[in-house]
Amino acid sequence: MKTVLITGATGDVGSHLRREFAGKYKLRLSDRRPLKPAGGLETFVRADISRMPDALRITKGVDAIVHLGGYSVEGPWEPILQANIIGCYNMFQAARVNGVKRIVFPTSNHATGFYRRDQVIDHCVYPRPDSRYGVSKVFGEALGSLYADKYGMQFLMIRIGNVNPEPIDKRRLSIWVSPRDIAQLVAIGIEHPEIRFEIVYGVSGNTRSWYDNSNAERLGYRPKDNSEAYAPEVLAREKPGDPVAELYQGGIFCVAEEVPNPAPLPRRKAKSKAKRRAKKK
Ligand code: 15L
Repeated sequence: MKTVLITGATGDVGSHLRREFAGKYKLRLSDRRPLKPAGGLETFVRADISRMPDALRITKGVDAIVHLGGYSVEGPWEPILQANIIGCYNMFQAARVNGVKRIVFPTSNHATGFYRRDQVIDHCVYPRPDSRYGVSKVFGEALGSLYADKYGMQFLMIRIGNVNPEPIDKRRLSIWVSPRDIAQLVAIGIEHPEIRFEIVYGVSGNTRSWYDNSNAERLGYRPKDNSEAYAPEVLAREKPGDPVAELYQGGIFCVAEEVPNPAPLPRRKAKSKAKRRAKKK
């Protein structure tokens, strides 16, 4: 049985994957926030991946890494820099040092969010990030490409739409992915024997999809869900949104400077910032 490290394990996607992968892999869960592992095949290691020693410690001896840890929405540059640029570099470099070849990296629909909604895009399009967050995801894709070409590592880059038990609004009807479909894609990323560097879209088999996901299908992805089943209900409660956001696939990320963040700055950083400010006075 493979040992798989999941970073950012306390987040939404991490929680879905824990449930979907129970009994399938030995899970080494990690996050900077505490988490109670279920025991048995689950263990937990607390870590802050913006520190290299932590990244080195958690990546030792695993077969594959699902690197979910990071800042997951648009927000101020500093936490994005720490978590998604420095943290991502630390994880890929630590994997390299520890001889872990296989990484599944959940990038995001926001790496290509400035494509219009009337366009269908595939895995070969040039990135068009819609936010600083989107740029940080493009950084992860580029770093993975470098580590694949230069160091022979293997990456599945999943440009995730929105993982949720049900699609929550009109935009998400096009980018929704159910927990079992995202688990299927991540498992392909862990298992597929011929992955070197691949980009796929993390979406269910949605009728209203903006993506040509043939690269995922080529790798064996057969989505079980389609958001269309929820469309009447979702559209009935939809309210008109920002006209610019409505034009582009990334929606509100294309206009907002901040989107509410479920994962704020770690306490130690918030504290030390407050201390610095107090010293200056
Ligand atoms: C993302 O990349 C975010 O991580 C997630 O929280 C959602 O905002 C999602 O995109 C989305 O576009 O709905």
